[in-house]
Amino acid sequence: MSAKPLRLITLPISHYCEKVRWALDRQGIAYREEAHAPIFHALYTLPLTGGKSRTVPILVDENVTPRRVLSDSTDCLRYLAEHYGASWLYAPPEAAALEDEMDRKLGPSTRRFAYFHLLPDPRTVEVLTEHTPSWEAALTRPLFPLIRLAMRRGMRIDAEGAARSQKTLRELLQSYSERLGDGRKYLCGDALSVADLSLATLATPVLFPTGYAKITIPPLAELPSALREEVELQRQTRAGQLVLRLYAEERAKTIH
Ligand SMILES: N[C@@H](CCC(=O)N[C@@H](CS)C(=O)NCC(=O)O)C(=O)O
Repeated sequence: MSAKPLRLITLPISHYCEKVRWALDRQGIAYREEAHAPIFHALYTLPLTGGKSRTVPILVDENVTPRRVLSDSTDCLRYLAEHYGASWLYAPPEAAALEDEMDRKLGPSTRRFAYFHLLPDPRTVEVLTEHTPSWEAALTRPLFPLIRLAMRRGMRIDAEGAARSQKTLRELLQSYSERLGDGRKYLCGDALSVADLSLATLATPVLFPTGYAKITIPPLAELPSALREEVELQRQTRAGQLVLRLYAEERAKTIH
């Protein structure tokens, strides 16, 4: 359909980026990922959005005039549904409300909880810079103490925030598990929708499914114990089981 591949600006590990990447892959849409290291990403996101948005993902469609720049994962997916045939994303009526709740609450809480435990480990810098330009990775290593500080400030990552986020993510994952209690295959019934993509990607920091974001994820045994225990706990829940199954069965088919 399109002559030029779409551009996807990412922090490769970002779970909001993986949400858009998954939809693009599943729909078979040609795109080029432009992966950046934390902080350096803003050199690309701010100019593309005229200073309006610093966050990733950003999706750019240069097949229309003027080019379309979408700066929020939900806006990106709605665009793909409306212009690139991915209408399955929003087919179940309740899918959009679930996506909204997960974007606002699940994504920030799993991220804060996991980073609280991972940021003290200097090896985290390797995970954050995988697939990024070599000059960004080279600068990120010595700057990591400062970048980490900025991440902690920006996402309010501290012991109190991590404890609050753990409570929130547990409540949310329990509510999604209850939804799955009638044996349904997906969150909204028998077809995959944006609700499943949002759950699978935004819960990843407490599930560590194999195949996530084409990133070399540390083995479970090497995670700090509090994070490992949460992963082990959440993997047992119905919601956790759905995410592991989605990665093993659905996501694996779409990765090129
Ligand atoms: N609601 C946004 C959230 C995006 C978001 O929080 N992105 C994070 C990465 S997971 C980010 O760009 N952080 C860097 C920054 O804030 O500059 C979306 O759905 O796209």
